Amino acid sequence: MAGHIDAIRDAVIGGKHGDIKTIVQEALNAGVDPNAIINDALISAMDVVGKDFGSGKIFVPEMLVSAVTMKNGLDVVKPLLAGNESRSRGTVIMATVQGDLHDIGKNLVTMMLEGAGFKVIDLGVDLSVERLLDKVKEIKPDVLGLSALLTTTMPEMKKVVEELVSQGLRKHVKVMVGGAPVDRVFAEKIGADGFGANAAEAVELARRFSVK
Ligand code: B12
Repeated sequence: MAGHIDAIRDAVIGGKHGDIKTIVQEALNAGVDPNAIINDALISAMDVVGKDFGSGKIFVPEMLVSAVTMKNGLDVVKPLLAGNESRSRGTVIMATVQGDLHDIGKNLVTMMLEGAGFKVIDLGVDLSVERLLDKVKEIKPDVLGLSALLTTTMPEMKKVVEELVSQGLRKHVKVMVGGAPVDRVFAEKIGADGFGANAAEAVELARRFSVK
């Protein structure tokens, strides 16, 4: 079992996007639990990749190849989760706020949430407060996840929370925020429900927030 988990982790960290499907399939054939593949191999490998990126050991291209590799691996495991886990999890809207085009981190968070069985509606980048509010009304998600990578766009997150309050929607949706310049103190200050430093923390928050 450990051998298969290590092989998947190494493949994601090494960006072996062409081989990963076979490696994951071999693990499944050997009876490795799909949840272990997601949590102990795919997500755990991306934690390593995230740390290596943060410390300057690897750069954006390597990180993207690892993310694609993880997604390819996830595609093999996901159908096996449909019908059990994915039905019991909640709905999450993910978006990068207005004025901000950075989406690598948001996409990673989206992939991890999907891997953990959430239904994720990814609205993309540069989302105005108005559009976000419209989508919250339409989709009625359990969680709204906002990403910002620029200090100049962080105030948009505050505006979203304020608008949720003024339109009487605040108690119906949990708000989680993230992105490199965002931290716990900021999240508390703007009245968000939680801050996640990475995709694994985003999954933890979404799990906590969508317990019904
Ligand atoms: C890649 C990149 C770009 C790419 C973006 C490509 C893309 N499709 O995303 C391009 C080249 C387009 C770009 C453009 C710009 N960029 Co830029 N960019 C970066 C860079 C190098 C990496 C960002 C990244 O992808 N990180 C990796 C991901 C995985 O990390 P992450 O986003 O933080 O996400 C993780 C966590 O934060 C968390 N997370 C993220 N979102 C969420 C959401 C929730 C809900 C939760 C819980 C968690 C969570 O989980 C993620 C996974 O672990 C950073 C520098 C850096 N080292 O951060 C600069 C950086 C963010 N950019 C910067 C700047 C200034 C710009 C530009 C203004 C440059 C210019 N003059 O044109 C433009 C702005 C464009 C715009 N309007 O948005 C500055 C911002 C400075 C500041 N104080 O605001 C930085 C810090 C570079 C620097 N040191 O100056 N950029």
